[in-house]
Amino acid sequence: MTATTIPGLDSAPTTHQGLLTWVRETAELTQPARIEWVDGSPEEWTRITDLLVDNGTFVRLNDAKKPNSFWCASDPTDVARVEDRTFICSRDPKDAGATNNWMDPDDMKAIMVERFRDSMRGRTMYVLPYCMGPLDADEPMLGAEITDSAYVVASMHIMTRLGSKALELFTKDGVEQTFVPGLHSIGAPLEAGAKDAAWPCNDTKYIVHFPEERLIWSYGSGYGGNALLGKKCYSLRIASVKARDEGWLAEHMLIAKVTSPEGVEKYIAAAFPSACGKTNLAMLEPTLPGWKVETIGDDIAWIRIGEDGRFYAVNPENGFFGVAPGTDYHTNPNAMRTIEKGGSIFTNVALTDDGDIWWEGIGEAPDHLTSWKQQDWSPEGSELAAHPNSRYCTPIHQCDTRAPEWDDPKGVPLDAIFFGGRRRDTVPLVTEARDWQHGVFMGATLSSETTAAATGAVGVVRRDPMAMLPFIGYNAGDYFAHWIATGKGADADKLPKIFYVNWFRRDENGAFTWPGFGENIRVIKWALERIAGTAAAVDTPIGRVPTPEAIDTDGLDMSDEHLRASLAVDVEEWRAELPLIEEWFDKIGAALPSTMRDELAALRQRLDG
Ligand code: SAT
Ligand code: MN
Repeated sequence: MTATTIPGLDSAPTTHQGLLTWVRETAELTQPARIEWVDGSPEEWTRITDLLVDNGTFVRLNDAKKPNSFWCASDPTDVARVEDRTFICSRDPKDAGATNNWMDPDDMKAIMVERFRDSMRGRTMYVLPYCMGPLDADEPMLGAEITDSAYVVASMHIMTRLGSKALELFTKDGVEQTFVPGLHSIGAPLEAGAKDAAWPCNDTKYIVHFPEERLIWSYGSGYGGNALLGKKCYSLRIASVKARDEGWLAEHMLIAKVTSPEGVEKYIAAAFPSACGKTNLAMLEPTLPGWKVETIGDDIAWIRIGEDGRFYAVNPENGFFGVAPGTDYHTNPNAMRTIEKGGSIFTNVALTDDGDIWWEGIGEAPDHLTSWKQQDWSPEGSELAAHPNSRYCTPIHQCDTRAPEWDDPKGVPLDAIFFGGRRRDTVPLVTEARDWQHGVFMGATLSSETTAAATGAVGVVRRDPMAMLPFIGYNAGDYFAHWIATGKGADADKLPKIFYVNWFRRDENGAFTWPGFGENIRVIKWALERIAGTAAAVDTPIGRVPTPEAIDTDGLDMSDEHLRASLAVDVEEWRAELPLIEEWFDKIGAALPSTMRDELAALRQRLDG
């Protein structure tokens, strides 16, 4: 079939030649049965979710419990990001660096074109114009995704500013604007008369970025970070390259507004690896009276230096794609209230017999469930009912704790940046960096135990610089240099202060030493008091750590022993960390800025001193 005979090609609601040409060429390559231009309307949401119900991909949840919401079980092999199948195909392998998989772009394209050839046969090819970040930005960040997955269409309805309003921005004053094209196919052509799978996908997966062309090609997976191309692929991997070239930062960070009982408003951003509590912190319900936390974003921050020299952060996303297990009215009541308002998609959680959702950590299990593997499940069995990386996908605008400025194209001026990981030992509850460069060193050497958010072993300590290991779209050494340069280019007194946190330290019995969740406001309070110059700290070899008295423990039910253990800096544990950092720096190689080696040498000296 030539593209001109494919239904839907002629009904394009745009005159943007770049977009039209790309759509036509892609249709000729992938041979879909029809083309649909996605408009982002509520009617379209209804039509697409109805279709997903008819196809058996979605189960409509009980309207009285979760209105206009859906349960979805993926193929059991397609449940997380596939880091070993994710590539940065820069022209020069040096530009991908030691932390990314690389292949020559022409070689990769040759392989992938054969994968994409006829890959949409029998399916609808959806064209999704979208905008990451506010539509009224000076420079709206446009993208277009071509996909053969209706699940992706429904999810992008929630996660991005999708459809007609974005498409209008593709042409401005008669001039065609640039956009990031992302081609996605699940790689499962549907033969005539064949019955479709509920979650079609392909065993072979490629998540590929061509940074110079600002182009994304994704094949074989339908899962979130692999398939919703506006998210990690555009807003982190491609955006980080654009940010390097243009002098800003694209980061894996939540953004929140914190108001003290005195009414002082501060803005914070925090980078933690996937499934380490970004969403919980972004929606934190403070246990300290009078404090308020409001949500701006829970996963990604684009940080630009404003005219006044301060660092302004924007959340490019329109929804939350949060880890479900462990979320309940105790750990994250605001996430619970948000998903309950409806319009949500739940992937790989369990389904109750009365059409509601359930996961580990949400309360007592009913006697019978349908597990994420679509099997009968009862509490007596040993299998998890929900996959550890199961997700809720829900719109920000219905989150009660969203800050009024969540959609402000100017962004919010950051007062503090937190780096954090999941470590059972070594890393104290909170450490203040001595200065920007030391803070960059803390971020560059950040370590965390792996989680179920990516395929592979769970619980293994790895370096995850700025929580960006899987998302830096270029050489990690150049990325550190970019962070240092960004700080050098700014007024020192306008720089956000950098802190390193760890909510996950354990005692010798394996129990968490710090209660976490809503109590984390006590750590934020200390950090903000440090900025104000009113809180005490001790200078330690790794940075400034609160004295036990400096943490507000009013009303906190925890032992003095656990507080001290949370804050302890164990010189021996940190000495043991040095060769690991050394090894990590060796891996990064020649691109590592010498200042990072200087910081390591200074740390060694302080530990020995
Ligand atoms: O990459 S996802 O968007 O699927 C979620 C994550 O791992 O942070
Ligand atoms: Mn994330």
